[in-house]
Amino acid sequence: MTNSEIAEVFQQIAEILEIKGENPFKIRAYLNAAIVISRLGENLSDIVSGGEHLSIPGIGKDLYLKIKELADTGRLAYYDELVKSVPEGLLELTKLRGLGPKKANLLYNNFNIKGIGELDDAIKSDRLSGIRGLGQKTVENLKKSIEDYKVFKQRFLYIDAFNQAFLFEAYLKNTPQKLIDEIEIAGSLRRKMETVGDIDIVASVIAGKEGQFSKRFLSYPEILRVESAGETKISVVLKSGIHVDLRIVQPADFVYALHHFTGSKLHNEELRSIEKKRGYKINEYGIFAGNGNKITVGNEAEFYDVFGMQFIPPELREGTGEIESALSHSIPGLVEEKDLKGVFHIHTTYTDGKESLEEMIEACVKQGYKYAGISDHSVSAHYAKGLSTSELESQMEYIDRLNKKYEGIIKIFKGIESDILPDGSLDYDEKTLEKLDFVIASVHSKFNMAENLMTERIMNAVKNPYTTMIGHLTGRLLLERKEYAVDISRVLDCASEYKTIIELNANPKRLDIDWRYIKEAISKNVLLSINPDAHNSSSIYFVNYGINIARKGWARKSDILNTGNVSEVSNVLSGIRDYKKKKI
Ligand code: DGT
Ligand code: CA
Ligand code: CA
Ligand code: ZN
Repeated sequence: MTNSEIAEVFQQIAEILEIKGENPFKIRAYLNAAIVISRLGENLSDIVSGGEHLSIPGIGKDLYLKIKELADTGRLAYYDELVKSVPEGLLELTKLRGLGPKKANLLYNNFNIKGIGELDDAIKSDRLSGIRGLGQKTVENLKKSIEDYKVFKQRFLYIDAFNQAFLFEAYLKNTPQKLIDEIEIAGSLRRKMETVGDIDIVASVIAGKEGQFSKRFLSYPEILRVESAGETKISVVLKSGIHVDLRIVQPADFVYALHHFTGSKLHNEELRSIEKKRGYKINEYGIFAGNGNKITVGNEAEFYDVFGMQFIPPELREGTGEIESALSHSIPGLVEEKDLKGVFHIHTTYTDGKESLEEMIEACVKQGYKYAGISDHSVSAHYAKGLSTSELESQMEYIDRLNKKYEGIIKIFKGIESDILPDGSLDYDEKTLEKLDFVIASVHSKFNMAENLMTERIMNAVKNPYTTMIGHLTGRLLLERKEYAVDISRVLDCASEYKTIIELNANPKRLDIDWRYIKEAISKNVLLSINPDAHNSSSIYFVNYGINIARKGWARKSDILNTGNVSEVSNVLSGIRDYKKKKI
């Protein structure tokens, strides 16, 4: 951990203590420490974890132990507890310039405002008046802070950042004379995070070509402005608003730099602290043995091998147990794009899709898929021209005819994306549901239910014998709409008990079920299905984003429904229904 990170934690502790109205002396102590630490020349982490004692004014025994805990583990239990003890969103408010703990409390107590989005709404609808300490001027300032915060805090969807990074990288490589030895996109993009803060690029440059390379980089037409341009690091902002950090390294340092700047920070810190105990020092310039000698490796597989570890795919480097597993060589083989044999969750012009059913099937055939599951919207989805019972029946007859036409080429499964009604029931009578091969049950209305009611609602749908899978589990739209309140662990328990599949919605705005729950789903034997939720033929490839997320969740081929062949998948679909019918 860097000094500024430690200082940041102390600063936040002070803010929370102030929100909680705690002893001013205690608050002052943390604030002072934060200032002292951020001005320190040496790296505190190294001093403290080396066991050396500190004699810095303002840092007593208690603070010393907290610094040590941070340095050793990357976390601080006291801080984690504190964060949990204040209402969610209240801390977010204090991130705004000009809004300290006092005003945050004021807003919370008087207007129940928890979070920057809610404050933004309140200001826009002119609800913040008549409160002492919140004059017109203050409100105007808050408005500006919110605007700045939005620009500053902005994250990007993986798909958008990836496309921009890809083009930039291609531009850098495309020079008449070879300038680059190796180049790689690093950071959260390489780890396939669902959203990313910026683009990180690591490049090693051929000796003597450094100047030419920097010039090429800085001439990229998409650059809006240059933030800084040094010999080893250049930071720019693209016209889209995304930041790009370029690290220029020596060819001999490339692997270490790539590993370092791939992160995650948590992964690097865990690796470093474990290996420190075994006498290694790791940083962006190398791996150094106890005697100070640099250990040479040619690629990341060799990098991990130095420590007796299995190669850790970038997607797994999140500090969620991958280092332990790599040490015991128990990281599983992860699912890959080529494992997918078909897709479910396809919309057509029968409802809100943009292309006809047959066009969608043709696109699946082109992809080499052996089956495709059609699931248009159900009757209560008025916004999407949901199908009435008779419309659905006529679609099924049409699919029967197409299945004859496409025999031996692709199998079309008849399905529906049924709304989950507020009481958890589905949209059609049993007679109609019985005729379908599969049903995706999704919440599309009444997102504001209390958590326990929403959880019951979804669990009712899970238990329904006709529900094959639950669509987009939390309804989130990344960077746009928060997930609705639902106890995912309980839903997974229920899905496990009833053998109901959980969708991994591969739309790059959804990527829902979140990868942070996939390991849990797998450990509960819940099968997942990677679905494109395609509304036109060109979005069938969304499944690749789903593969990224499945891998981040440690999913193997066998954890994914649509890696099976036609007969395996048919058996699973009918097996789920039979199992549930017997159970009830
Ligand atoms: P982002 O950009 O917020 O989506 O997430 P990252 O992971 O790309 O973070 P970024 O761009 O700040 O840094 C890229 C990587 O560089 C990060 O994953 C790990 C490494 N790194 C950067 N700063 C530090 C640091 O202070 N300590 C450690 N251990 N690693 C760092
Ligand atoms: Ca980054
Ligand atoms: Ca960065
Ligand atoms: Zn949907």
